[in-house]
Amino acid sequence: MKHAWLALALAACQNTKQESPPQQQPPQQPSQQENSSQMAPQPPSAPSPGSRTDLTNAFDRDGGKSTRIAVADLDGDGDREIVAIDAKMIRVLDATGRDVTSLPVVDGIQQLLAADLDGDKRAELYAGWGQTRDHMDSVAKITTYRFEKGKLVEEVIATPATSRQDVTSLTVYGPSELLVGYFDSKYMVTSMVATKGAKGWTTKTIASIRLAANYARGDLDGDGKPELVVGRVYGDEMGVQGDAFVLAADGTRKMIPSTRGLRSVITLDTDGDKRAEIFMGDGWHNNYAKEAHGLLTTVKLDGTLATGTFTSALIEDTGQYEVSKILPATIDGKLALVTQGNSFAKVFWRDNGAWKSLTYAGVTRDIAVGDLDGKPGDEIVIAADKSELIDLTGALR
Ligand SMILES: [Ca+2]
Ligand SMILES: [Ca+2]
Ligand SMILES: [Ca+2]
Ligand SMILES: [Ca+2]
Repeated sequence: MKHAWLALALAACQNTKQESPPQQQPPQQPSQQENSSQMAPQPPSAPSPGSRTDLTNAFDRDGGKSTRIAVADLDGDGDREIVAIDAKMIRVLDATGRDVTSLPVVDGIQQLLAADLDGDKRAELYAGWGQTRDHMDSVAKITTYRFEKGKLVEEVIATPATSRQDVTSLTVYGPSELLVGYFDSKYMVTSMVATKGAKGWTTKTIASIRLAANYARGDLDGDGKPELVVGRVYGDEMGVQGDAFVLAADGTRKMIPSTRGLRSVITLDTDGDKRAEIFMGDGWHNNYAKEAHGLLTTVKLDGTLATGTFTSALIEDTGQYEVSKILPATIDGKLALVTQGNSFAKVFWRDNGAWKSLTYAGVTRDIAVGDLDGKPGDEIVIAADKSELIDLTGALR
């Protein structure tokens, strides 16, 4: 129910009056209007493929529930840790869910990214804080945590001045560079690059674009320089559906074909041609309970950025209203896309050129991937009513 509340609150916050979703709880299961309108709604099934380890007691403590999680090697010993953040604590756990260290939380956690931006072979945590139900007085803030002598050490990267306390995204931009998306006013999202230098962090604004919440960075045309992909739920004007585009340094946009708005986007070279494809969770609609489709779509650029064209292919209509997160992983020796949606979570992989999918969980608060057992391949961690470590080895058939 927390996820439903978050989705509703997010949609409500991001909407104008004209774009407002119905003021009701969104459905917890995929809409069934297409072929079974007479069927009573079914509760989401709770599929549980693979071998699973319960992490609920590790993630949910003292009445709190972890809403953001990550998997990364924070101390550089080659074994990954699990990070879980709730309204009161950041917890670092080992791969089996045992406590390593923790740090009290004073703000509302919105975004969490684990990445080694400083190149010391140890991942840092990057966190975007702002107003949440548990922290209504929080202001927008970006912090980083490094793991030092068994403890987390915090450093503030930026506290952007804004009237809306809402960090929308954290993305690796380049070596020592973090891309931050945050609302600078009710509808406008600033994209800002934070750079770690010898004297600490400096920031530089790229753009302020209406509702541009989602970003991805990848070399789409194979010229060795990464492009910046922007995806958003709504367009430049009130009542205009969302879109996706490549944002050039001079602010010009090359539109990327999509079905209306995006709730998530990543870039990843899955065919080995040194050019990244775009994977997007598109199909958003302002009347999301009735009209939105949680699509997973792939787009490839043929030719150069200046003159080339995008080719788009639908991977799947997942039968829910959004695909809210997409993570690359290697599972069973296959390159896979691990996704989160509002009703269920699916993993996608290619089999002889065709995409296949498997539902691995129902409603989740967050998902993360990484190798946690030391055996080849990534495992999936979910924060949910039943939080789990999921090993899908042998399940992608
Ligand atoms: Ca470690
Ligand atoms: Ca590092
Ligand atoms: Ca490029
Ligand atoms: Ca593994």
